[in-house]
Amino acid sequence: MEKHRDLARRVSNWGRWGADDERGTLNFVTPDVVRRAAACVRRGQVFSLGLPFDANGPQLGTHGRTNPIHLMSATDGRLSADSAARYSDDVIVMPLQCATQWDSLAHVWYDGRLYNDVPSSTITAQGAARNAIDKVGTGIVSRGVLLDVARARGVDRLEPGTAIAPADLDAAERAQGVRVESGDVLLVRTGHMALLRAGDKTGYMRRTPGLGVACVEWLHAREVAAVATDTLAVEVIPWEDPAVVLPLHCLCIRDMGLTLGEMFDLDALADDCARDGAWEVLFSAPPLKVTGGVGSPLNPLAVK
Ligand code: UVW
Repeated sequence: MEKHRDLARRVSNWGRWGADDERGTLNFVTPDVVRRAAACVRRGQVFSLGLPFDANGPQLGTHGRTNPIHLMSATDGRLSADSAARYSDDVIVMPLQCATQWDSLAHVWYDGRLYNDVPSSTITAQGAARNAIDKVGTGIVSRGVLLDVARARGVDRLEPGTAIAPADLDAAERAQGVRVESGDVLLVRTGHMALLRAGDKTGYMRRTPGLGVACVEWLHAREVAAVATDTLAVEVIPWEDPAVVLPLHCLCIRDMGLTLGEMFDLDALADDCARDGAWEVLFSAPPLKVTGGVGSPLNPLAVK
């Protein structure tokens, strides 16, 4: 991260909301922002932005990440021999990062410090004592603004390896007639989900379009509360500089305290927004309160 020291200093939010803060940019979501979000509901139509959690998920088994293992612990359960009532129960074993997810502020760091100068030794086999996903508490409810970068560039999907620049975000705003404001959750569509939908898991997981490092200052200046994309890492893969691994994760999560959302399915929502010209939604994506968890699986909802 040597290369990005100055940038890291410019976008740092350490101390901005107090020395004990564990919510980072989610602090931009004020009651006024939530009221502005609620005003986006006009038709009452709800879109799910989550992938299914099942054995056919996107994971290829690398980096300790597998698809969910779902087991039935009861299929014809009975609590008493003389009752006609029956029940079913189930168990799921899954990496919290295996499909649609939030990355908590304990997910990625460098130099031994997490967001807000927390020592990385606070992450142990028991989980993350600080900056864990359960610290999000009241969930993530805000105005969501979808920027369809693929559509703004006039393509179905961005090629893997395409780094999105701040100018792409500005161009999408202009094309869509919308502006990302303080406290918004930014949803960036690249169109890359088409590969997964077509069954090309390797194509989806190995190389992806995504935000370039230059977008970090844009996100900081706009006071974005959280950012999510339809790819597995939000940022472009391969990295723009092969010597700097996960640069956007490091700058966003560790320096800004910005929660990242990954593998959001934005296609149906984008088609609807293109039809009615309304690119802002009431967005709700509460993480599971996994104590000490460094991420959470999700079924994010967008309401128009
Ligand atoms: C890593 O690859 C470490 O994280 P993510 O799943 O957030 O891309």
